[in-house]
Amino acid sequence: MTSPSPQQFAQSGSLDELYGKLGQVMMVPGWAKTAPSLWPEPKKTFSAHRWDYAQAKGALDAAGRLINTELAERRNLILQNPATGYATSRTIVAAYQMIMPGEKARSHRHTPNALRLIIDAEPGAYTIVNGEKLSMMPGDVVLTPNWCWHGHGNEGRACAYWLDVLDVPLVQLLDPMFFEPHPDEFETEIKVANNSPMHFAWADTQRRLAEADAASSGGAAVEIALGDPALDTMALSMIKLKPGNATPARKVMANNVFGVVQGEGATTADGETFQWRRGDVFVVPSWQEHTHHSAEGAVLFRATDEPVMTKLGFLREGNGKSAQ
Ligand code: 1HN
Repeated sequence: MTSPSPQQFAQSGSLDELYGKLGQVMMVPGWAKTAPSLWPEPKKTFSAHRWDYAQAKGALDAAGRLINTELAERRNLILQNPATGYATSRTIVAAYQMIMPGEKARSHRHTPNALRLIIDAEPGAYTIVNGEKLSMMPGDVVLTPNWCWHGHGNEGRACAYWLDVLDVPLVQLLDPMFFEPHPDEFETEIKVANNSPMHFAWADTQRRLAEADAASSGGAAVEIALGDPALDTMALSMIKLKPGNATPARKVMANNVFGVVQGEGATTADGETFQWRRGDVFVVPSWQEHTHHSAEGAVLFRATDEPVMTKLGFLREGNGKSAQ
């Protein structure tokens, strides 16, 4: 079928006739669309949700019997948001991962930025980033930015468990996805870095949190940044919740994924409360008003896409009632 000529368009006698012709040339009358393209406030498509570390650990131990690192590039469990069956949040995906003693997970690189928060590990567990072997001990945070080679290994005696956080959904949305396996499978170690900018040691974090706590007067929590920001697309921080006080409610146009480093407590997001304890992960998607509480004190790790929202001019913080 030949598409309508300019004259045929110009001579359309009714809207229905016009719509019929437009349909043939992939044009849609903006005034007659059934689904609006603008809406007054974020739709909040994703749900706040908590994942249980004890369950994940059991599942990873079973996977340790059932699948090895020859077959699985990574032995990990993706934490899918229940509202969408997709990633953890609009821009961020999180996963629990485990590696057994004596195993090595092949090196690869990809454009998505990644980081890990170590939950349980003994000396000998490491991530190798661009040839530098970085130790992975509980509470440590290790970065693998955009296009850095990275693989994992475990020369210790115990299984190592950690949380991976990546901006994969954002990269999928924007399209610049590139991935490549390391040509040698495993990287050659070039040196052992003791204070790499890719590594945030738990001992340093603890000291900084204690200093921030001592310097604070009152308040429910102190928060320190890891990096400035750690990655182009994700900022990282550690939050020390003081015993007994709920944090002021925040409603921010950024996604927050939390990992529980120490202690236990509860978070309320848009009126729904869930309990958490060490190792658990929870997500508070953007624009959900949330507050944390811990009776005896706790430390939370936070990964957020705030740098993306800030760079694009989209970061807003509400007062819990309306946008400012
Ligand atoms: C990935 O490359 C790693 O390198 C972990 O350890 C988790 C989740 C989704 C996509 C890629 C890793 C991942 C991942």
